[in-house]
Amino acid sequence: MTPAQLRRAREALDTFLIETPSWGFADTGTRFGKFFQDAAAIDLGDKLADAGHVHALMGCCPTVAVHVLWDFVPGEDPKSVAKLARKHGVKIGAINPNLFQDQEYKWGSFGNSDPAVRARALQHCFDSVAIGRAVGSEYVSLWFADGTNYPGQESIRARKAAFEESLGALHRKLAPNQTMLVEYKPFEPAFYATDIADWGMAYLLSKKAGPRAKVLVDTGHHYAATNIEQIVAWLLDEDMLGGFHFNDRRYADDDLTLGSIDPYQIFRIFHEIHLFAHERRRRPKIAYMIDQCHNEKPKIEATIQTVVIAQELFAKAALVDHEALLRAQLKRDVVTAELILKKAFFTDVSPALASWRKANRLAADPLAEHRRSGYERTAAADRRRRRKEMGISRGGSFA
Ligand code: PSV
Ligand code: MN
Repeated sequence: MTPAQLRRAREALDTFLIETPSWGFADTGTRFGKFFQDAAAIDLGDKLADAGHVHALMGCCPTVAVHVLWDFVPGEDPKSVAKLARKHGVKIGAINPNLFQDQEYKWGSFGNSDPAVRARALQHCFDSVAIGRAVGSEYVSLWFADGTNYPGQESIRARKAAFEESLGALHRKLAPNQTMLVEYKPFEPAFYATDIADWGMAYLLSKKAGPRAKVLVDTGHHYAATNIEQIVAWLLDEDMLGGFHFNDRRYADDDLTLGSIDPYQIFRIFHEIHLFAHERRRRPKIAYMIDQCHNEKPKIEATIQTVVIAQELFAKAALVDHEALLRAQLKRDVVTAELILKKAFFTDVSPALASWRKANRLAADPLAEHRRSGYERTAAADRRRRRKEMGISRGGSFA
């Protein structure tokens, strides 16, 4: 790397924060079953401890996304949760209401044709907004499992109208510093007509809800050939990109490690963000978050691996020569334009990462440092013992 490239990459890294998900540290599975890990977090305290450990190693993961139903005990003072997070050196990030797990939501939540269920879902979101206020979180992050499975099952437009109404009501409850993120997903669990199936729907609903509603792009939630960076560029241009859920995928929602399948795609997404910042002379406010549940990899290792690859790709994308790119575009020199991106992508940014870590008093190799620390072994022993004491049995199938 040249000194100028090193500086650019270092500056980009200074701006890059990425949120870890509480659910990424706990036992998770597929639709077909769960495979347990001894070191998996049992409760929110464990999740925050794991997130704190990751942040101590990485220096760029100061917040933890929480899922209300999975992480909050009913009646618990959210302030005590914020305190617990502080104890572990992190803060509570995006608040994720759970609008998909209860029996009431069999036919949907905001899109349900039953006004009583819609009211219940909305109340849960109001409670989530209140939790966000209490813990000082800026984001309420919404994903809906709503949709229908068969043609003719329900009125598609009635469901759209129901969403418009509830999202508008929720927006009115937001505090001035709160943003609501609207996530989309092409299918699952609804396989015929998902209510918010793509970015256009999420955009339209957010726009109608109000100025503090933005679109959340989960990189896994697209069909295989979708050009995600084009979606990102459009949303940026419309000031409607609120955040990301990072993962990689083979089909549409695989929750694989970011960049494990297609690192160049993530690079191209970051390139659009850097290019926007360069042209507009301002960094867009984007909540970068991880949404991965690892069943095969140890969870903390997979999280560290994800953050490292995100930093690498973000730094690489910062090296694109924007002026040279513009010149090539004006000359219609397609080959040079493409090569400018490739050149940045193939630049080894490890010197920049090493220097950034050193300046931030972090270990040179976070994964090696984590393995050396014995954190995983200690956590596994402690959590095995506590599970035994609590009588938590993890045998059998589909627990
Ligand atoms: C749904 O597939 C999703 O991407 C939403 O963001 C949920 O909150 C999350 O996964 C749960 O893992
Ligand atoms: Mn997601």
